[in-house]
Amino acid sequence: MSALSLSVSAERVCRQLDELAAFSDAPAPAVTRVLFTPTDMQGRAFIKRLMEDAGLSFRVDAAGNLFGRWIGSEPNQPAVATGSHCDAIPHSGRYDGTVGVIGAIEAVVSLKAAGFQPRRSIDVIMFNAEEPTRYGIGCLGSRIMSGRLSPEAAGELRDQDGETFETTRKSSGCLGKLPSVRISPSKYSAFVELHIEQGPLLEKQNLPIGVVTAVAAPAAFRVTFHGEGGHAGAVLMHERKDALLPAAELTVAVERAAMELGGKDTVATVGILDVHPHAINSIPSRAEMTVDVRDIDLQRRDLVLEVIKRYAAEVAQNRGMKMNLEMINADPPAKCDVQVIAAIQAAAEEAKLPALPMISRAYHDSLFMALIAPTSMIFIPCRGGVSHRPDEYASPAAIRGGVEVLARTLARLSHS
Ligand code: HGY
Ligand code: MN
Ligand code: MN
Repeated sequence: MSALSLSVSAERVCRQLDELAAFSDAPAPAVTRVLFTPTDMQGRAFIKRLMEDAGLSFRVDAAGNLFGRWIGSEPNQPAVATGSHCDAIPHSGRYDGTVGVIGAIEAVVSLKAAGFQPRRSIDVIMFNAEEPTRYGIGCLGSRIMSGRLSPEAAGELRDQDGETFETTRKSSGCLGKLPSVRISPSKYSAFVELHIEQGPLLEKQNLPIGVVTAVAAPAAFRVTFHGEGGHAGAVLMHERKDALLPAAELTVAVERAAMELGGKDTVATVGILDVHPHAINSIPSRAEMTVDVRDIDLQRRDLVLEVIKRYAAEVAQNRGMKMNLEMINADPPAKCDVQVIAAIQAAAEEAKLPALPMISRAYHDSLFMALIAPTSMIFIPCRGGVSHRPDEYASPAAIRGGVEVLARTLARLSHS
């Protein structure tokens, strides 16, 4: 395929990223955009408009995944898909996920402007609820699409107010039945996701492109310790059953297990800790926490996971307290497809941008798309490797390079 002469407008992409970031429940530069909230609905309408302005035929599925299709000259062939997410965890940044949706639309616009015509159709996808904020589980849209989560289990997921996903999706205009969201493995010939690295490697090595060879295996669970509570002044220390204390012991044990039993790629985090009744002069009667454990090596991840779960039971028993533990997810790692990796490397070469093969420690919708299509990812550097923070930043040059490599990759894959 002779090298296409593409002109990618980083200026347009950055402007659109800023417009999208304005749909937020946190003051700028922070972004908060949680599934099916009014700001999320504004964001979804914005992406729909961008897809339609780019001449893509738009649809939304019963789970709320958005699709913009560029119909190829052989529409009956399996299509090529690309995309990412636009939801944002509380007080995070404006580039996580959004670069892979708005950048994919820009890739299509630049290919069209270059007179390119795809043989296979190209789908740009905005996956629903990649972040676990509302329903506690990440990649909700791509889990249902890939069959990793059944429509029944998905529909029954409840948010903090007890509202089910089934109710919320319908009241947000996502009609149809959840089983229709499932995508068969023959539908897509390849999937590529453009995403900020959310790590420091590319910037440290002053490289513009990463090609993802594997995505780490995420697991998460919720632990609740039940104590007795009581008056902070009246109850003597040896008479207490303070629910926060086993939670505190477990939090330190989570770090210890990852550092002592894991390897370089083992990470474990307590991201949520809620104490009830949350009063300065009341002994905690209940402590609820989440534990997130990941590793590129599945056996090692499961070893660390089991040690932490055993310790949770131990600390509760030692203090004579009840403990509930509820698994949220425990997913295998994704190995990326060699052909798709090769297409990205060839595209990077065509764009004269050096590319570094690397793993992804963060999870992405690619983790689930890899179950139903040959998959890989294109990473671009983000300042200081920072993400999930308001100061998350990707430069226009980095974005331009990523979009160009994505466009050239899509051109290759849609003619493969
Ligand atoms: O948590 C993750 O890895 C992703 O950013 N949701
Ligand atoms: Mn994220
Ligand atoms: Mn992301």
